[in-house]
Amino acid sequence: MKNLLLTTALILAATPAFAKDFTIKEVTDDNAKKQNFFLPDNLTIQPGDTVIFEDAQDGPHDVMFNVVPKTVDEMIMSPTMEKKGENFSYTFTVPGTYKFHCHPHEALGMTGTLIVGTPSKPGETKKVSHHDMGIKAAGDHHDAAAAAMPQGTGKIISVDADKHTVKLKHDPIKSLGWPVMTMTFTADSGVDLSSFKEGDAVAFALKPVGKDDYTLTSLKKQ
Ligand SMILES: [Cu+2]
Repeated sequence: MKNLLLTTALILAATPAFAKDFTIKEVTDDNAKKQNFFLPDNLTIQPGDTVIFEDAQDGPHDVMFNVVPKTVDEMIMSPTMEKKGENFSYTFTVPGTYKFHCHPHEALGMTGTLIVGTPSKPGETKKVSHHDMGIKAAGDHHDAAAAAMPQGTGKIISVDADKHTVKLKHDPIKSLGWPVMTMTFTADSGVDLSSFKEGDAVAFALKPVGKDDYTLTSLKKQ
């Protein structure tokens, strides 16, 4: 009996027994005329706690972490969340300062800060960006051309003929460091979208445009 109690006590001490869940909503407040913000946009949690990012309105939001503690070796990002109630949760174990934004609304100031445990000291964080990663990798290597024209596979979610865009759920794209994501791409004018529809399995190629965007340069059924 004593042993059992001791074991139980050790397990309790070793696991984050009091890990909590927090919710950050992605919203627009029409009354306050405040558009597209995180609520709250500043939060402190403890290591082992989970944050649920919830699209609390009908409208496309996502969450991407662009500053993380140096020892975090993972891209923390959600797929695009289109509908009210869709959410993305992540359990934070590495202490420090994290910064995030909603990609579609970053330019409008939809950003936030998360502190896990204690804030990072200067130099203890690093910048990450799912868009910059591929370009950086291309800069260092002789296979720059291959990395600059990333290829991927995935499934078509929808095609918008008027806007000439394709929404894809793509598989991980190694050369860009992208995990599985649902993204909308504008197709080059030479790409014929008329034969594609929802559910098609496709292979595609991308071309970097500017600093942080990609267009679709080829699309083929698999
Ligand atoms: Cu947003």
